[in-house]
Amino acid sequence: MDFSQEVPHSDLLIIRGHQPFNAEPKASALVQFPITPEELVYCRNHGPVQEYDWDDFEVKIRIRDLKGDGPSFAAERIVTAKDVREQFERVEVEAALQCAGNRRKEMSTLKPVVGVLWDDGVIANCKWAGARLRDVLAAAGLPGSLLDQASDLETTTGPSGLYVRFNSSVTPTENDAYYGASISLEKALSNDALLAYEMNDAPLSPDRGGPLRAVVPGYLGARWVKWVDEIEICREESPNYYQARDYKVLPPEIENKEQAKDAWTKYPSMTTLPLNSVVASITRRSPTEIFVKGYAIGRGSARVTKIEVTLNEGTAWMPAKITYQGGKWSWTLWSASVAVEEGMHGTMHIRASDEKGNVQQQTCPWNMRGVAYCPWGVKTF
Ligand SMILES: Nc1nc2c(c(=O)[nH]1)N[C@H]1C(S)=C(S)[C@@H](COP(=O)(O)O)O[C@H]1N2
Ligand SMILES: [Mo]
Repeated sequence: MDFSQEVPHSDLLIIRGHQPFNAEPKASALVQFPITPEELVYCRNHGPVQEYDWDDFEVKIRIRDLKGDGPSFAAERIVTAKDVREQFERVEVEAALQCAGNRRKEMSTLKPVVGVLWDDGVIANCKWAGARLRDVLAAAGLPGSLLDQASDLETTTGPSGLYVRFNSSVTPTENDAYYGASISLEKALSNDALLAYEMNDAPLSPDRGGPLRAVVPGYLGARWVKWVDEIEICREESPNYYQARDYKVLPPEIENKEQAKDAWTKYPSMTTLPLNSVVASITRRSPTEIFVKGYAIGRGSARVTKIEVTLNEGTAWMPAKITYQGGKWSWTLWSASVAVEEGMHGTMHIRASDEKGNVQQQTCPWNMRGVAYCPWGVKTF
């Protein structure tokens, strides 16, 4: 990997790795803003971050020969970043981007895990804008019969059995010659999946994947491929390391990389992340009152409907106030004022519930890669 073209990064982040650059903000800073400002958006990279030409950057769109038991056709079209901005309708979506490794450091207290020891700041709720992937794929020749299959599904594979791969082959990565990911064709065709070129009403920065990035609301960050320069429709998932041999919840019996070797193909690639909540800050308003703030997030588009806090391990729960919820892909911000005995110190736990009746559980099983960790939120005061 060549880091000689690396761009400067925000200095408001806590650095977890220099090359590749990995950094996250404090959750207490994050929850000050419903829409996360660029400088507080975490950086998660498996390779170098470089600047590419804003107009001439090209994406090759390939529709593979899909014959077999499905339709038979093949097409290829090259579009530039400028084309994507000028030839397609611009659509906006507010969506939380979250790394599957959020809260990994906490999981590692159960047993060591393999991966960057992220705290609880690898999440950002931003406003993304770009062309609908669906429109770009249609222009590249995807037939109408397939365009009808759009769905916000949470399974790795949809009824069509087809996948959309996003590749960034502009630089090599730690574990592969390029970065790649894939999602079901159904999800790629859904209304809110974008080929984005803006974030928070500004051009997408190199750190965010500009000129072009996949935005896949509700799915783990690993599928939101930055600097996308190839989009392929295929019958198989992406063979890239980050799709095939990473970002999967392996069973707890698999304890190290050696044991994982033969297991990767047996488990599904992750799509949505679980219902989760985090206590971001606790401040004392008076000797007998503490003020608590945090965030929560539902699985996929499931809305968070309730946040509760407890000072005594769940024997009595008090409701917190939901202070912010954007669209269906947004995070939830909440706060609570809690009466305490004078000068008391202790541990606060929280749990979230969603509109489907799911309630966040007290514990969450360990897995080797430390992904999707979601026990009750916790903070001592
Ligand atoms: N090309 C490329 N895209 C990528 C990655 C990467 O390393 N290279 N990291 C992925 C992961 S694991 C996450 S969580 C998000 C992080 O996006 P951010 O750096 O904008 O926060 O980008 C994803 N897209
Ligand atoms: Mo990630």
